[in-house]
Amino acid sequence: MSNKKEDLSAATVGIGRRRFINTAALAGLTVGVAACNDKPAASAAPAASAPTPVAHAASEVGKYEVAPGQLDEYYAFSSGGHSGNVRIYGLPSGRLFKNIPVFNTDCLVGWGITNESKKIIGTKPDGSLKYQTGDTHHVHPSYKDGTYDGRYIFVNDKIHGRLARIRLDTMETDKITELPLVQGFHGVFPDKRDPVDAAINHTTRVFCGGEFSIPLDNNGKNMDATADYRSVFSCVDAETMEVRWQVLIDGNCDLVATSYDGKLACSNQYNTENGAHYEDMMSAERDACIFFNVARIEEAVKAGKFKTYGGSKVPVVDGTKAGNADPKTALVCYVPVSKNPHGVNASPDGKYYACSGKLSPTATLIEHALVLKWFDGELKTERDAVVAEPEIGLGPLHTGFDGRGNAYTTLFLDSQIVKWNVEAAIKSYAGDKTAKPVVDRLDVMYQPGHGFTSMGETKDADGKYFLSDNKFSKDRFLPVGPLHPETAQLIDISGDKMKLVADHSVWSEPHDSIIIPRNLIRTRQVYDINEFPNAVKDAKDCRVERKGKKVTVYLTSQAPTFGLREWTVKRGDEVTIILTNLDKVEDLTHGLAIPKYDINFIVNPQETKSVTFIADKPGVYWAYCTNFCHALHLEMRSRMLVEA
Ligand code: CUK
Ligand code: CUA
Ligand code: CA
Repeated sequence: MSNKKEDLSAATVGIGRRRFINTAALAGLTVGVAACNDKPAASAAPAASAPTPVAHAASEVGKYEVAPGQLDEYYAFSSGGHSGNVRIYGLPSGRLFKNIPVFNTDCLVGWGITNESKKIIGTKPDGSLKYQTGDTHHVHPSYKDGTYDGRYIFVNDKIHGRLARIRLDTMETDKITELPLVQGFHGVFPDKRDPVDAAINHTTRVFCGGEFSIPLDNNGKNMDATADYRSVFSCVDAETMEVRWQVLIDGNCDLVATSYDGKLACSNQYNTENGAHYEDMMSAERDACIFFNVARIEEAVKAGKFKTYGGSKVPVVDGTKAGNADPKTALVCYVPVSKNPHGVNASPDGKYYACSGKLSPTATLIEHALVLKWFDGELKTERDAVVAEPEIGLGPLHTGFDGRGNAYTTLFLDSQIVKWNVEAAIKSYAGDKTAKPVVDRLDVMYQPGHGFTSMGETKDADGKYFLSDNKFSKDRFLPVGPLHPETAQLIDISGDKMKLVADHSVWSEPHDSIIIPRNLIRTRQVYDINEFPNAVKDAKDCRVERKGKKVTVYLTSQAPTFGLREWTVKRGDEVTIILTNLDKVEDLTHGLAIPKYDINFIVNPQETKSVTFIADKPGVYWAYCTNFCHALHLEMRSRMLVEA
C-alpha cells in the first residue's frame, strides 16, 4: 500500500484548506497582526501538516481512561450544529451515550413521526412538519444560585429562529418556540437568577440573540434597503416558553452571556456596521458588546413604551443608540470592543465578561460593576467599562474560565488554546509593564471553535478540564470519505501547564458544549403511565374504534407481544395508533414499525405515543417491534390488515 502517496495528498489538501481559511480571515487583520507582539509573526503561516506529538508518559494516559464497568465523572452536552440535535457523551472517556433529536427528525425515537413530537416541532395546517431542518449551536442548562439545577437545557435553532427546551430528567425535548422577527438566532443564555426579584434564585428567562438583520416587515417590499434591516434581542419565559419581549437594536447580536446577579444580559456584535456584505461587516475598527438592563426593559414594557412589528404581538422596545442617549434611563449600553468579536463569556466570579476579537488578536475584558456604573450615569464613556485588552493570538473565538483567575481562549487561526491570567491582563492594561497576561499555549488539532471548561459557566468552575471543539480533524482519525469527523480534544488544566490528554472524534458539527459533574444530573428510568391522558392502561383495553372514516387502534406492548394480534382497517381510513408500553422494567423499550407506511418509533417503559396516517395501500402489513426487548423480540409482531 502506498502510504507515502496517501499522506502527501492528505497533507496537501489539509494545508490548502488551512491556507485558504487563514488567508480569508487575515484579509481583515492587517493592523492587528503587526500589533500582536505577544506571538511570533510566523504564527500567521499555516502550521506544519504533521500532527504535533503529545508529550506525556504512557502511564499518565491511563489516568484519563474509564475502565470497563466504570462510569465517567462528567456528562458533556453538545450541540449538533446542522445535525439539528444535541448529543450526550461522557468525559473523560468521550463515549457517546445518546443523540437527543430536537429540530431534526429521528426514526429511532420517532421524532417528527409521532403526533406528540410533531406537535412540539410544529406542523403546517395539513399536519406535516413545518420545518425538517435545524441548526443547534449553543446548549445551556437552567440555573439555581449560580450553578446548574439539573432541570432543563435550552438550545437554539439558528436557521429558523427557534428555542428548544430539553427536560433533563428524561433527556427529551419538551417545548419549542419560534421567535418572531428573527433569522439567524445564534447566542442563547438563561439568566442565573431573576433580574427583578433577587429572592427568585433560579432561571426565569432565556435570552436569545438575533444575528441576521432583516426587514421588520419581511413582506417582499423594500428588499434592497439593507440599511433598514434590523436585528432584535429576545427574552423567552423559561417556564411557559413564550416570548416576553424583544429589543430593537443597532447592529446585530451574536453570542449571549448573562450576569450572576441577574441584572444584565449581553451579546457581542460583529456587525455594528449593519453591513450586508462581509467587507462592510469588517469596515469598522471596533465593534461592540451590547448590554441589556433587564429590569429597565421590563419597566418600559409595563409602561407601554413599545411597538409591535410584522404581525407579531410581542412587545418590542427601542434599544437603538439614538433612543438611549441618557445612561440614567438607557435600556442598553454599547461597549466598544475589538474588531468583529466572536463570543462573550462571563467569569465564574461574576466580575467580568471576555469578548474575543476574531479579527483582532485581542480579547476585551469588561467589568460588570463598571457597566452598572454606566447605567447609573457615573461613567464618562461606555469604553471606560473595559479593564483589559490583552494580545493573546490570532483568531480568538471563545473563552472558558478555571475559577482560579485564568481564562482559556480558543485561537482559530493559530490552532491553539491560550491560557491568560485575568489579573495580569488588568495590570498590563493599566500600564504595568512587568505584568504578563499570557501564561501558557497549547497546540490543538486543528482550528478550534468553542472551548469550555468543566462547570466554567457557573460559580462552581472546578478548573479540571477544558474541551476544545476543533473544526478540523484532518489526519487525526481513520479517513471516512470527504466529510471528516471533527475533534473534541480533552485538556487537563488542573496544573500550571495545559496537558492534552485525549482526542475524541465527533460528528458534524458541535459548536458549544457544557461539562457537568454526574452528580448534578438525576434521570428517570420509567415514565408514570398517568402522565399520558391517552394511555391504554390494560392489555384488555386494546381495541379498534371507528367514527366514520376515522379509526383509532388502542394498542399495548408487553414483551414479547402487542395487545392485538391483528387489526383491520379499510382503504382510505385515517388511522391513529395509540401505543402504551405496559412494561415497567427499566430499559425495557419496545418499538413499532409498519412497513410501507413509514411508521417507526419507540415507546419507553410506561410511555404512550401515537401516530396518524392514511391507510392508502390495501394488503397485509407486519407491524413489528424494532427495539430488542426479549428472546422472542423477532416474534413480537402483529398484522395490520388493510381491506381493499
Ligand atoms: S459559534 Cu460555532 S464556534 Cu455558533 Cu458559538 Cu463560535
Ligand atoms: Cu418488543 Cu422487541
Ligand atoms: Ca464589524
